[in-house]
Amino acid sequence: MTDKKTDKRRVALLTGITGQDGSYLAELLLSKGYEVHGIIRRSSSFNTGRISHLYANTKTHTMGGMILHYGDLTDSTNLVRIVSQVKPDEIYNLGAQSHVKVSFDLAEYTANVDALGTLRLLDAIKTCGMEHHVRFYQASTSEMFGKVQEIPQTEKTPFYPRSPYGAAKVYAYWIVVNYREAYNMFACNGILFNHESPRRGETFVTRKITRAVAKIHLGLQDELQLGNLDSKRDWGHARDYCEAMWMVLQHEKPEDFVIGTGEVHSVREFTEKAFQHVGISIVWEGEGDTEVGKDKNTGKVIVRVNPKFYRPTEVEYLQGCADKAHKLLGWKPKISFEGLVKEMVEADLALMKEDPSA
Ligand code: NDP
Ligand code: GDR
Repeated sequence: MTDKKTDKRRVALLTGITGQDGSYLAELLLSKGYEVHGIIRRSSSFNTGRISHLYANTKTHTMGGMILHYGDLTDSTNLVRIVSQVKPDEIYNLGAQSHVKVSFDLAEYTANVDALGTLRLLDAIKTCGMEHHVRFYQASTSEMFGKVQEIPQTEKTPFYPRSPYGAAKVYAYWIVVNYREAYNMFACNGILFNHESPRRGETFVTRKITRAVAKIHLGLQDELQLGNLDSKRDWGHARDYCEAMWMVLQHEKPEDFVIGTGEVHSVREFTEKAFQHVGISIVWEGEGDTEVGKDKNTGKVIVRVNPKFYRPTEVEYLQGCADKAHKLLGWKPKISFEGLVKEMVEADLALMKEDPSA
């Protein structure tokens, strides 16, 4: 993709490129002809598994259209250096400590990365004098709605975060709005509801379920332990949602958008659907902490509630209203809930067959 005015190849900079969304977004931007730069953290083992297929030479990790830089959202100097070197047209701030349950244990760190990290990146743009050139996307979240004040949730619904993660993301949301208003920056929030894929982190509930379904089906695991079975989410596919991120930055004006499917399912339903794909019907018995799910055919317990996975404060119900994105961006999700569950179960079956210890 080239700039209409200068005819130069467009340059995008992504934080969180090694995460689920970063990998889909990098693919999308490369397919559109962007030069894609990503910030990766130093790690003692490879953390580039989700993007290794995007190297020019996957065997030697040789970079091509995708260029990686070591960095961290907690390090301002480094962010200034990268922004000044890369001179991006678009920045997508996807980097975060993104696990809600973990944010209760790592509350200060989560605030440092998710809240102050966003401020650091916005300030780096200003320090480099690029505030009137760069378009900035912030990965905001439905977790900001938390204890929901209305159903469904729109761009106008008041926030009521229920975790250190949600509270940190509320700060990030408002600092983006403030920089847009104070410095006339093209800075936008995409308020995305849960989105999943075969690349979803292994400890988020959908992936935890599809991995366990594959392992139980193949005889590699006996049971799946879950927390709150009755929390409800508006689950979409990460590929669809990354397209929305790009669309937000191509819009004529910097605005905030809710992105969701409008369809709601419980953790219990997700579990039932996933097991159905391997021919297992679940019957539930008991209540609360002692509830179990049994294989209807064999009577064996294959799902068990474990209070260890409860959160100190829970978000019970989320349902996004993406009317504004439908109308102004022409965005619509393409992958259904059924399609998402099927794709995730099939991918995990293939993975576990190839590598049972995965
Ligand atoms: P992931 O957890 O899969 O990826 C998070 C990314 O952030 C990883 O690349 C991670 O690097 C990086 N990261 C973590 N800490 C830092 C740090 N200190 N400095 C720089 N980078 C860091 O998240 P998703 O891809 O699912 O989500 C992307 C973004 O969207 C996140 O901000 C998340 O909060 C937000 N979001 C996600 C939704 C979802 O349903 N997936 C919904 C709404 C918002 P590493 O690989 O090294 O760990
Ligand atoms: P969430 O996703 O907290 O919505 O945040 P997660 O998949 O972790 O939880 C969804 C719901 O499932 C319930 N649950 C469990 N969750 C996990 N992780 N493990 C379990 O065993 C389990 N059992 C039940 C949870 O209590 C919760 O109600 C995700 C992240 O990607 C955020 O970064 C993002 O902002 C939001 O989605 C939108």
